[in-house]
Amino acid sequence: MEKIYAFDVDGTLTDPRQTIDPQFNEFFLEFAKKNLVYLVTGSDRDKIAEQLPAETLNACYGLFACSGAELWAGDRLIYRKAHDFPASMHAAVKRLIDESPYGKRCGCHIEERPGMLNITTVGRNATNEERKEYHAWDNKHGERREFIRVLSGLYPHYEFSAGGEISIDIVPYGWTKAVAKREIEERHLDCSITFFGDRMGDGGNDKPLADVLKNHVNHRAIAVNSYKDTWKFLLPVETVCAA
Ligand code: M1P
Repeated sequence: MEKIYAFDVDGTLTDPRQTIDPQFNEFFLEFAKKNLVYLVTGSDRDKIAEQLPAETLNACYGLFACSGAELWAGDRLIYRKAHDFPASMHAAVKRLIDESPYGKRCGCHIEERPGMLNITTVGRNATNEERKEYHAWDNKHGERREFIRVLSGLYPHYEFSAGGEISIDIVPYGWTKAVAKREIEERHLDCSITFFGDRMGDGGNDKPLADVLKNHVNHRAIAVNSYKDTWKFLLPVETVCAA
């Protein structure tokens, strides 16, 4: 049976939207060279390439980007799914963001990715400090939770998740990270998958994949709080591999 390791990126291999810790990268690169590793992220490949060195990305067997709407092997695109989001959804999102009482707008509030919309009040151009400020405000006021409540009432055929610190990912129903399970199983007929993610709770974008894996005796989902947790879990595996 092939042993597959799958990892979310932001909050699991790196701090959100930050480059990977150099020491952890050294460890993880060796791990990816010795094991079958997939990355499963809500982000697009360009963002992940800013966070992980090319050598590390290339050492991974595959990268599911945009919640599985794309699969990459190194810099080779294996597949890409597309979806046209309704104009009315863009308008509804714009209205919510315009009416938000949050004071700061940094630009790029609706980002279209293959098979996904990413929406954010503070904006994708926010600096790390501006992200932290919005995240703290949102934790207090529950804005993203409220946006998800409103939008899922209007668009029941879509799924909404607060995958990172400042934004909400919107995908057509079923186009969540859970697709990675089926895609991996089709490519590795007899396999066990161990998935690491930091957003496996309600509304988190790792939950759909964690849930489908937990239903299968061969697979496991491990919740972590940061790359340091992931590192701790992997250390014993790496020691066994090296032995
Ligand atoms: O990979 C997790 C999330 O990372 C970013 O979220 P945020 O900007 O809110 O921290 C986004 O790329 C998001 O799409 C992604 O799910």
